[in-house]
Amino acid sequence: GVKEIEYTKADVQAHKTIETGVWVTYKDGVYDITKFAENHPGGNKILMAAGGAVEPYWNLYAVHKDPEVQETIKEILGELRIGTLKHSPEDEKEVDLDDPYAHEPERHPAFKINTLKPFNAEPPGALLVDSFVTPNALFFKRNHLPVPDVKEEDYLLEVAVEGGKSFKLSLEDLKRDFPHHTVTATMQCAGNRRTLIHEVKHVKGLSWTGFAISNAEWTGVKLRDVLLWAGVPEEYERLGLAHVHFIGLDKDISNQTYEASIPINKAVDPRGDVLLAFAMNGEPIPRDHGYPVRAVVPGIVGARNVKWVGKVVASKSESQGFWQQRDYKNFSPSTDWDNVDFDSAPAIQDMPIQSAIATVEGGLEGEEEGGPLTIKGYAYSGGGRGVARVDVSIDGGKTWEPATIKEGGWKHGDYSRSWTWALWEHFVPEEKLEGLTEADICVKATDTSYNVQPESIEAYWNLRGVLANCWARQKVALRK
Ligand code: MTE
Ligand code: MO
Repeated sequence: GVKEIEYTKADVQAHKTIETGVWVTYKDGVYDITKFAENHPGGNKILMAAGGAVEPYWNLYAVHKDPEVQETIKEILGELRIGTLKHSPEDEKEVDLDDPYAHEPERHPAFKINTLKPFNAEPPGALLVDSFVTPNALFFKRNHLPVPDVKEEDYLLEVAVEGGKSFKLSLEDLKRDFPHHTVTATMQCAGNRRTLIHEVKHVKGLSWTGFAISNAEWTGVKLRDVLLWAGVPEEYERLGLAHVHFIGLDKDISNQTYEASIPINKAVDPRGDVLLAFAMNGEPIPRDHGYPVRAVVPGIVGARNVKWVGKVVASKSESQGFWQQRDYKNFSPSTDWDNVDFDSAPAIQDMPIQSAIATVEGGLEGEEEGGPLTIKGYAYSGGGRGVARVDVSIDGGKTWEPATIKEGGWKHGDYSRSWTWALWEHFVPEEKLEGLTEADICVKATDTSYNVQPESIEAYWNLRGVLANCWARQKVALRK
């Protein structure tokens, strides 16, 4: 046959926009999809793969696995093929044995990376609010340390009761000896939306925009069952027990491990739904998310959902770890590093009511004729409080309308056990935009305790930049 033109990865990477032409790779083929991109049934999301491989994106959408759709894709691609991908030696990563980050797992190319080592990244909002349950590959990733390389055959979970006994369980023991439970729970980092706090006055901490939050279906055993088995009485007060510690297997260079604790009432409550989870969305928990076992503490801040759990301890005292005592606490705007007293504030557990805007379609952006607006986002509250309502304003907060909650949110009957976010959507018809040159979009959510998001961030500035939960705002230019 005819020898195809060979292109390097760099050649493909140079074609990311409609102007340069949009190229993608699939297996060893290089394709020019510029024309097709405009008519893609999934909208302009296909542009996210521009300049790289399509496989990581296809794997996110079940529709691409449908045999009929696959046939169609093959036909379309056949016509768009322009050459083959040439493998160059630069593609092979060299492994630096001294680098503690040399054995990190592979990550999805769509992430907005905050730091590479340790790996901290959030998915694009548009992909995140596409599905109620976040695909594992897109779940936000928050690591303080290198990802440990734990082998199932070496894994032992130590379970200890202060003043009592201590036990070791293999993954097999854990799976065999305790009933399995599945819980859908949203996890959010305390630093989510920290960019807003940076804008007021810079703080230490990662610049999360609004997507350090994700939702998954977790399967594991109830921490309650394991604790009772290990000798924790239902009336744990009798032994003075008040906290449960989770100690991770990830270590810094001084051998300090990541650890945190939760109040024991949450752990022992059969309706607290705290899991020692070994599966995430039906698959073994990926390395980035705590393989082989992580704590899943529904309604509680991400930081207490310890990954790669090596040890669980029922204790009289709170974890003395750095991240429990010297981080993840909130202070007055007047408190700064020269006068902070970390012992004076409680460690964050529940999260307050939160919302964010993920996408705004219409207006002027990308659409010359203006047209109606479609606004999409999420809302979430901690502690099992459901999202009761999401209000949207397009005039800077003067008037409000309730958004449509598409999935999740408050339901009769699950009061105090609402562990997931709500995905919402709001449509603004053209008539409502008449005469306006700009939409000043504001979003505020209300939870089932009728807690509401505060209007602005200024009054909530804090030196660690945590719990940024003011109204979500975005200005959009309309027709001129
Ligand atoms: N557990 C361990 N062992 N090490 C960590 O660095 N990060 C915590 C928590 N559990 C962390 C951890 C923080 S701050 C958050 S927000 C969540 O994990 C993030 O979980 P994810 O990476 O699965 O999204
Ligand atoms: Mo976090």
